[in-house]
Amino acid sequence: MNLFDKFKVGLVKSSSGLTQGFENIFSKKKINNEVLDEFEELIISSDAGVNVAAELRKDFESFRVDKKINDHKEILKLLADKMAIELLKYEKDLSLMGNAKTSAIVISGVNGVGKTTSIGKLGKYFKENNRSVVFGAADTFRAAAIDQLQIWAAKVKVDIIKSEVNSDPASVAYKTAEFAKKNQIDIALIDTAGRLQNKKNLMEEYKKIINVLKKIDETFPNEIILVLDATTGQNALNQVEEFSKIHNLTGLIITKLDSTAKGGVVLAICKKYKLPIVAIGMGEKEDDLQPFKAEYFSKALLGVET
Ligand SMILES: Nc1nc2c(ncn2[C@@H]2O[C@H](COP(=O)(O)OP(=O)(O)O)[C@@H](O)[C@H]2O)c(=O)[nH]1
Ligand SMILES: [Mg+2]
Repeated sequence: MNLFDKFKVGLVKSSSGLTQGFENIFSKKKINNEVLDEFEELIISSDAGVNVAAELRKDFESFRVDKKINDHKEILKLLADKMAIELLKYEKDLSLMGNAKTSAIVISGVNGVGKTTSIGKLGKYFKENNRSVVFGAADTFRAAAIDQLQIWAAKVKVDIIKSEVNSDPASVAYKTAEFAKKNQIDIALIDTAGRLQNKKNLMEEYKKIINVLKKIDETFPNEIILVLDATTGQNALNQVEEFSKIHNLTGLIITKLDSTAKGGVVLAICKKYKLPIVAIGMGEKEDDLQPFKAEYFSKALLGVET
């Protein structure tokens, strides 16, 4: 399966919701304000946000009414092209990470968003791109969390640095980065706990992790990536807000795009926070994480076939 096909399969829920709505709208002979409202509401229903929806409405009107384009496929292709141009700014080239020297990457985010799973998948991705990888199990709050990362490490065949349950997360992060640097490993991926229930502790914990990493190399951490669950809609946007207060984010991973009809949330997040998207998760298996490609994402979301 090529990369575009993977996007099409992964985003099938989001695109089928939109495609059905588009069919209905395109079947209308006369495009009046009512139909345009319907179009705008359809986009909003995909969680793309009111600003994006208003822009796409204008684009749709300009193609359909001003330019008198009647071919539905043509219109969707033009809309996808405009969307892709907008989203291109947020593409981040994953294959460049850890290229010149060791990179330490902290993976943050609240419980259950898919941090550990994404680390496992990233491990596989980087290895396939000829990077050496080590995982750091700095979510030390539950034994199961350490075991989960251990299973991923075995599955994708990378080293893991871990400690006992309830040990100091910063110490595990330190040991992981130290191991990576000493052994000239390209990428250290550090898992974290992210319990938002206790914000003050959480903030201190992340600060401590970041500070100890800087002791090894002042350029560490090279990335602090926030993982977001696409199915949580507006909540995902709040999490960007909260975590940005704790530390400067360098990028996002958006997961579970396969299990929601609301893939438009990616547009809302990009528009509002202007952070690069490092990768997107479209399933639970090791190959279900892909680098974010604006063109493929836009086309797949709008149901454009080629
Ligand atoms: N469908 C789907 N499930 C995912 C994806 N990413 C993670 N998950 C699932 O979400 C659940 C929580 O993931 P986990 O990595 O443990 O989250 P963490 O608490 O942030 O580390 C697990 O059941 C994962 O299999 C994804 O892209 N798609
Ligand atoms: Mg986890």
